[in-house]
Amino acid sequence: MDQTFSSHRPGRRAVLLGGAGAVGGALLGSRLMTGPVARAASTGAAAATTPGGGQVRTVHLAGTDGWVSMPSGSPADPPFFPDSLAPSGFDTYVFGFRDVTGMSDAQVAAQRGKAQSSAPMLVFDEEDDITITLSNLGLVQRPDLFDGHTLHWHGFRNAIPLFDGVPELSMAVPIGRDLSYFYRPHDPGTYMYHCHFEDVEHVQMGMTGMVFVRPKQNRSPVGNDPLGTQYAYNDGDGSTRYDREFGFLLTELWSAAHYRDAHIQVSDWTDYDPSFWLLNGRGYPDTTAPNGDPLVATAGRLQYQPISSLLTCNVGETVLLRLANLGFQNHAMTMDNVDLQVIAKDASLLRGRDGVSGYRVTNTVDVGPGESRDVLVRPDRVGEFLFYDRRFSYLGNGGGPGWGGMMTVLRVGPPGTYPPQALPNT
Ligand SMILES: [Cu+2]
Repeated sequence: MDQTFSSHRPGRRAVLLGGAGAVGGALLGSRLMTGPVARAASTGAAAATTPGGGQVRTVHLAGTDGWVSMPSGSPADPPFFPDSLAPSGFDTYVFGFRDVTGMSDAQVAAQRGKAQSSAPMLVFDEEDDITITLSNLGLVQRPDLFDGHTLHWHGFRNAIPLFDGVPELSMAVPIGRDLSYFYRPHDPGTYMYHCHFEDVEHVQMGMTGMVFVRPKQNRSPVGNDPLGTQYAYNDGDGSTRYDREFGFLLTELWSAAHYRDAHIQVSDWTDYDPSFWLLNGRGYPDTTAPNGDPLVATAGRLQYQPISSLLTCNVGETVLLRLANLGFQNHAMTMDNVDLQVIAKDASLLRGRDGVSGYRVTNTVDVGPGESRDVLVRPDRVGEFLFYDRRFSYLGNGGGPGWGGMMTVLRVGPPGTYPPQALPNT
């Protein structure tokens, strides 16, 4: 195993030789700060500057299988849910990615069977040089399957098909091998990524995550804005300025399909009939639980669903909601008593041809499968506001009673309640 995973990684070796202190320090710092969410946000951050003014970043992801947990009290749906093969504390079989950046070969190999759902949230800056190595660790529960995995940045312009992750047009990563993908993003915005191997199956099984590209306007703020001001896009006028950002990956989970993958059966995808509706891999009320860390066993039943969807801000602040849908259904997100200003669709700023803003204020944001939206909210009073899919049937867990599904809470405190945000979803 060790030899296998060291065989195709000149990039990582070069980085270790050239800047071991910087990379190690950044990794340690971000782990201490955040645990889980966007370890990649500062991974390799101290490396050299690229010609476009970005930075050289290296990320290492692993693809494998594992087990997650739907909200407590979800009714049984035998034999599909809970899965009889699930380890104690878990109930649902998944495929997924893990962030293994900076791990030794032995540590990477030890992540086999410990998939995370949803996938690590990746955060980069415009003009970064990004190398992401994907290792395929295989499937513990299905040794008979020899599926590859790939990395596909959905909606993202790529120089060549090789790094687009569509196996029919390029290549996939076989079990026991690595492939390094290279990206240099020129277009800021909210994107999503997923495995494209047997993609209906691997996407439904959980190989889905979010990737953001922050604009270069952050490096030269507009007007009198100080350095450190954050914008969603290169707007030229500061209209996409925000104080805090939160990513929401919208997906559904069909228990029967997950059961069949664990029990060596196949699904007819035209029967798609989801049981759970999820934000960042969790159903309400788990959505409001704090961030976890896949490496910390005391995180309990949400250990492998580490990304919190709890929204927090101080009154008077602007909050950026990055929404991406990698489910197979449409979702219409609404927030009680707070206006939603849609500023971008599918990583494109909503500007009219005359240069006048095409931003749209609404109370409902529709997000179709494979689509993304960027939304600004500016709550004007202290309180708690629900953020949820307005379709009633998507607000339950497995058909059980009470609220569940695709719902979370925005908590707005008086000025100074919450310290400045270090990373998304914190
Ligand atoms: Cu896959």
